[in-house]
Amino acid sequence: MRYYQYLQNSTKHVCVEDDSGQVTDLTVLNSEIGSTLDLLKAASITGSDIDSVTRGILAANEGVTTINSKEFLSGAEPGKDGVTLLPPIDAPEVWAFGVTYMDSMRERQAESGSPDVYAKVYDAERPEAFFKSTLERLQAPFDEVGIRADSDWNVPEPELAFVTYGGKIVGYTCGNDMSSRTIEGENPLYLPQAKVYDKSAALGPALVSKESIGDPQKLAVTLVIERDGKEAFKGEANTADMKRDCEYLVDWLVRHNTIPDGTSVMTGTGTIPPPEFTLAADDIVHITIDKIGTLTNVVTVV
Ligand code: DO4
Ligand code: MG
Repeated sequence: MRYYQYLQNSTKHVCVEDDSGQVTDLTVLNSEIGSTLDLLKAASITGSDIDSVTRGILAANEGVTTINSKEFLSGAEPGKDGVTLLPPIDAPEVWAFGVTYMDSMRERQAESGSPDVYAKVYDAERPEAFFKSTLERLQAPFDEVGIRADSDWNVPEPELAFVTYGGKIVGYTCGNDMSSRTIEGENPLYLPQAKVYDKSAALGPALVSKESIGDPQKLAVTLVIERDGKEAFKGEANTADMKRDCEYLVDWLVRHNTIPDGTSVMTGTGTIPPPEFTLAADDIVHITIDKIGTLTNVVTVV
């Protein structure tokens, strides 16, 4: 099942989209479910999973009003009269892994004056993990994502992101690891400045439970960048090409590092626009991942 968080009349709600594409508001049915973290907590307490908790709530409330997911999501687009989507999880921390795809390693070698570090980390047992965002910096679907005014070369990075509870993977969503290639290429030690700045991370639109995603290492990830109403770039990757799978990555992340519940983790990009491409203000970035949906954001200079 797919879970969305949204604001309606300034109140936060959680809803679920079932396999038939119908969306039901869980907060209306049970006021104790005010966030996806509440659902994850209920699943943890009962020793089950969020889909089972949800099925229980739905079974106790048969015949309630639902809305078609296309209608729900199109109503959330800017200028429409529907709900305001929020990130699908209130992630207190967002981490990211890098150089998990061969293409990412090659592109970083090409941009960098220190190419060796990328080959070494691609081949090493220990993956590259870095801190990406706090909840306050995190952008929702249709929000702005930022490019730094002090960087000339900027790209989105479309990434499968996993959501954790109790240090374990409980679901998946789409992530955008906005990045300055100018700053990253200048010196690998500048990575935090290339990666962490205002509006540099987005997650959404849905949190898909671990039970519903199937095999996370078989998902197509598509990036489309629109400029002036035309497609300026399109690229595709597949999580099957990740050198290290999601379970391997979370295992490394939690070593000697306690992560708060809801921590979400971007798993690296397999798509990088060509060197001559850089984002511009008002570009629209669409990241689509099988079984999850499309995360759309508009670019702004920060
Ligand atoms: O090593 C730099 C960052 C790599 C990254 O963000 C990625 O591969 O997605
Ligand atoms: Mg990345």
